[in-house]
This record gives sequence, structure tokens and C-alpha cells, in this order.
Amino acid sequence: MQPSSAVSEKTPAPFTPTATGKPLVGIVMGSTSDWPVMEAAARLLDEFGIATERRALSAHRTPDAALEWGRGAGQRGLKVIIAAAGGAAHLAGVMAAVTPLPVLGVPMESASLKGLDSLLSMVQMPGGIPVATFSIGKPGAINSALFAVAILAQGDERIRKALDDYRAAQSKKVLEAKLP
Ligand code: RP5
Repeated sequence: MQPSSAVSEKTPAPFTPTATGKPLVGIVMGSTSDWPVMEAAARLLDEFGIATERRALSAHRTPDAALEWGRGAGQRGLKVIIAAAGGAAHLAGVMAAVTPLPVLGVPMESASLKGLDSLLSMVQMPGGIPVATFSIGKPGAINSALFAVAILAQGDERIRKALDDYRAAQSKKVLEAKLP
């Protein structure tokens, strides 16, 4: 059995948002089972001081509630929607159908087809209703958050500076890394 300290090192503290103010980004996902991946997006946006709305809503299991949430997103003050779903992943497209806000889609890795099903379901939108589709799983979650930051940075100097700092720190970390 592992010592408890080793276990706690691997188990991150529960996500407790610290960003204040009105949520600017909505993170919606098809199932609570998507949260362990999408938590990365929520944590990153929180680090940028950007408050988020986080909901599990399904295009298939809760269609009316999903549509209502998407339709009201702009009025609630959201500027960007990140939508994650797996398998027959229609949630991002459904969001894009009912709001003019930018919708960033994150395909979730699925058990049977490893997320290729999610990716193809999400990326093949008909002309006229765009979904900006990211890579499968955690890299997509992270990049969707950074893309949302980049969108918000266009009208906010504080966010623009924070994004510049983030990228500079990322580059520094790579350049300073020592290999064995
Ligand atoms: C999708 O089905 C969800 O987004 C999730 O990725 C997948 C599996 O959902 P659960 O069966 O785990 O709830 O709608």
C-alpha cells in the first residue's frame, strides 16, 4: 500500500475557483465523466483570473436544458463557450446553433474509438455554423482555455499581459530544462 503522502501528491486538491466577477467563459460538457479532463480548462482560466460557468448538460440526455443554457449564454454575460463531449459529440454544434458567441469544441476521448468519433462528430460542422474544434482530451481542454484567453485578451489589457507572461514562462521552462 502506498503511503498517504504519495497518494495525496497524485490527487490534486478539489477545484475551488478563486476568480471573481461575472463569468466570461462558459464550460459545458456532456457528462460529469468529462469533468476530470475539462477541469484543466477551468483551472487554467481561473489562474488567468477569468471566472467561468461550469455545467454538465447533454445534447442527447438533457436537450431542452442544454438549449436553454446556450440560448441565454450571451445575456448572462458570457463571451466564449467551451463545449466538450464524447462519442456522438453534438453538444458543441448544438451550442453554436443557438448562440452567436464563439464556441470552442473539445472532443473527449471515448472508450471504444479513443475520441476519433468525438473529433469527427464535432469538427464536421455544416458551413454557416462554426465550431472551433480542438485536439482530443486534455491538450484540447488546455488549448481551448488558452484560446478563450486570447479572444478575451483582444479587449482587455490585463488579460493580454497575463497571456504574454504565461507564454514567456512556458518558453523559459522549456529552454531551462536539463535532460539527464
Ligand atoms: C458524452 O458521452 C459525454 O460527453 C461523455 O464524453 C460520453 C460518456 O458519457 P457518460 O456515459 O460517461 O455519462 O455525451
